[in-house]
Amino acid sequence: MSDRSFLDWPFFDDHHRRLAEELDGWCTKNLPVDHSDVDQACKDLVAKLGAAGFLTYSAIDPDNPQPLDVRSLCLIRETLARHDGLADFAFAMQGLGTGAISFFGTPEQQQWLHKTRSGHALSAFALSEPRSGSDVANMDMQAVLDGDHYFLNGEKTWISNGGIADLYCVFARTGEAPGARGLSAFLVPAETPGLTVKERLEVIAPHPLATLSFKDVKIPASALIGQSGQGFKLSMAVLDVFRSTVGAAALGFARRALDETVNRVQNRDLFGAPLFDLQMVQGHVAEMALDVDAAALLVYRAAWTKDNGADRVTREAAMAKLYATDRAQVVIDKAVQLHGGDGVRSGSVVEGLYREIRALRIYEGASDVQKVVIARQTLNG
Ligand code: COS
Repeated sequence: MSDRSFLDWPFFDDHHRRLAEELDGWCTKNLPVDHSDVDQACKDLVAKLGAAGFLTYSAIDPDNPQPLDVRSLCLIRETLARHDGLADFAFAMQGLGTGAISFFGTPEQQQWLHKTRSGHALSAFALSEPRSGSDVANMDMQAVLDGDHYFLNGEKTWISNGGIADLYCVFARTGEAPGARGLSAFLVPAETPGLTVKERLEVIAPHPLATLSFKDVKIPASALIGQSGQGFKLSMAVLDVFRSTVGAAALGFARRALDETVNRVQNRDLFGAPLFDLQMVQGHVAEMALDVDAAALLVYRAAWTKDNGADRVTREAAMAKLYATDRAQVVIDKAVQLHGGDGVRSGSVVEGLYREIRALRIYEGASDVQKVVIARQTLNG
């Protein structure tokens, strides 16, 4: 059983504690799912999470708009990740893909949220491009306004839910100014003519991922999310919220690795006694527990700060994501080591965690980008 004492920290209210317990019970009954067909698994997971009501936390309610509760988002991602990485992924994409609509969408655009919050539609966030991953301001994709329509041309890559999403939040250059000041965001339904999957991308922890091609994709001017030319800031504001939740997912993976390790070192004998009797093993367990708690403090500090009305949590979110993902990698590596051969056996829990964690240090802002963000925030206040 995972350590639950963090739920007593002052970052949380009683409804957070109830949510964590309720979801944990749901996960025990429903997860992990079969990952052999990841597309179908993700669709099923979204439908199930929607039916159970957990997706209502992923986006605002258009009928009663309240700010997203970032602590709930983090608790949900941490809990799902502890049980099944694909379930965490399915939940996370419903939030990231609709974040711009939740925060900046028109009432008409927000009607989509009824479908994504109930699990009847999947969403995706289309920011990265072949030539501009970390350097968002340098993107090539063009959106040209012609009368009352925009025409989108270009490519997006590394798009999670690419090919199975029902709607995409797409960023493109509208050219009001060079660089970061000339981008805009658009809501593009998946069936729009000219939008196709160019390539599926296979990765070490399989999930739906694709390169998308946009050829003269015609969308109404009303598909613009927020203001024209404000797309860069809009994307950063969305990432400010969701980067903390990536840290939370990493925390869930790390907590699971620690749980598996505690079980292993108590029940596996070596040199005539449980592994745990070796002081070197105790040292590893202590470092793992310390990393888990330190990551949790940074993640829930960032979430609490946002929930308590901070306009920007750029620094807190970058610290949470950087620390939680980098240290989870170390925690999981120790878990693999302490499991010996079983740690690298295909299909073992820690082997799966070892593959799952790696991408979290890359997506939604690589670790090095987070360091740039933290350094700038530290220098400029
Ligand atoms: N919230 C609101 N505004 C922000 C912001 C934030 N978090 N971060 C930056 N801005 C604003 C800046 O204040 C600046 O505004 P002004 O032009 O009015 O001065 C503008 O946006 C440009 O910011 P900056 O100069 O910092 O932009 P850079 O091109 O130097 O880019 C990094 C900064 C590298 C941090 C950014 O491109 C980034 O986060 N890259 C990683 C992208 C990523 O996460 N990709 C994964 C995609 S999802 S899987």
